Amino acid sequence: MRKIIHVDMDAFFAAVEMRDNPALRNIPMAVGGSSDRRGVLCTSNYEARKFGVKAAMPTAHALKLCPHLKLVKPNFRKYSEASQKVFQIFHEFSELVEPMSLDEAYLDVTNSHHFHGSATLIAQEIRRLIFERTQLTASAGVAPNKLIAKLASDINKPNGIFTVPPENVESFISKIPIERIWGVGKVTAKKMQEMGVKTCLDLQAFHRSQLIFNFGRFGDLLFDFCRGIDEREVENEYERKSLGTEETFVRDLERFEEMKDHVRRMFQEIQDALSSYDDKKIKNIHLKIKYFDFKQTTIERQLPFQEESYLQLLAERWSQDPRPVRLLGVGVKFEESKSHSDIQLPLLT
Ligand code: TTP
Ligand code: MG
Repeated sequence: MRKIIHVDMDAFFAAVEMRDNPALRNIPMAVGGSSDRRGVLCTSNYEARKFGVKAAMPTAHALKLCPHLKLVKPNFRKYSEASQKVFQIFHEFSELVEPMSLDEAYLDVTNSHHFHGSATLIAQEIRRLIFERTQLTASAGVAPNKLIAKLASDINKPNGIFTVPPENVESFISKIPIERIWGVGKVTAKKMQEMGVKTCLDLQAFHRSQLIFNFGRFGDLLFDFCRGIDEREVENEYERKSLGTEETFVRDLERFEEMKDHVRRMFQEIQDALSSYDDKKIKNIHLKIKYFDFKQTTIERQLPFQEESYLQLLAERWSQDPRPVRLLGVGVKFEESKSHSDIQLPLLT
């Protein structure tokens, strides 16, 4: 069982501006482009949110909702300075930090010795240090996985923390509206509505195969997510250790030829994705197989990264064990790079 913390700064850009200019506190204000140049808002403070003013909204529309809204031009250098201080704190508590944006990250503190391994106390200390060093507030969620930690950090926002211990995951997730689940966008949400699904509990009534039929590969994840199960690792993007893809099939594959076709297609996907990791050296390749009875095996081998290598591993396995297959996965492991020092944050879109 992992211990994951999700930290998200409160009204980040707006909070930086309010910190630096007391005249902006306690009045509705937003950071963004001006209305005469078709600007949009980056974010708004909590006073402005009471009027429905929020991120990505056209400034002109925001001013209709809240005519006395105070508008501030963004100063990205200041936000990135604050962000660097915050990420410095994260790295004091874990090597496994996954940045999601300038103001948001997941930390895996499973093996941390701080506070006798209490993730909640670590999260509180992180929030305290953030305030001490930046005079900004952050909210945190503490949970056994990323999915739940992210939902939890919203519960007591702003300037709050919420912990979901493993024994509470089931009751916590059951009440969550389905559109708040990671990966559920407008299209999926609409389909859910048609299926009469509002909460995660509603979705639990469906079989895995039904969800795969309705939502493709994402349906496989959804089956787990609506039960609060999430195996995704916290990955430092710039220290990515592996890259892979896998797929659970609606019907188990029984023919070798069929399996080969899927491996070929997945190899192609990995090859395409690898083009963004050309600074990485491949250590070995792997093939994962889950059988119809849920038994699974992963073969790792130092072979050249090419289609034939994966097909060779598949053929070897098939000759030993020609059983129906419910899932196939292909991937690569990278050599670890030596430097941890030059971690960069992703740019905001
Ligand atoms: P968020 O964490 O989504 O928002 P927030 O920190 O302003 O407010 P909350 O308290 O709800 O977390 O985004 C972080 C920053 O990213 C935000 O302050 C401004 C920037 N941003 C944009 O520039 N455009 C956008 O559409 C969004 C959503 C955020
Ligand atoms: Mg935020």
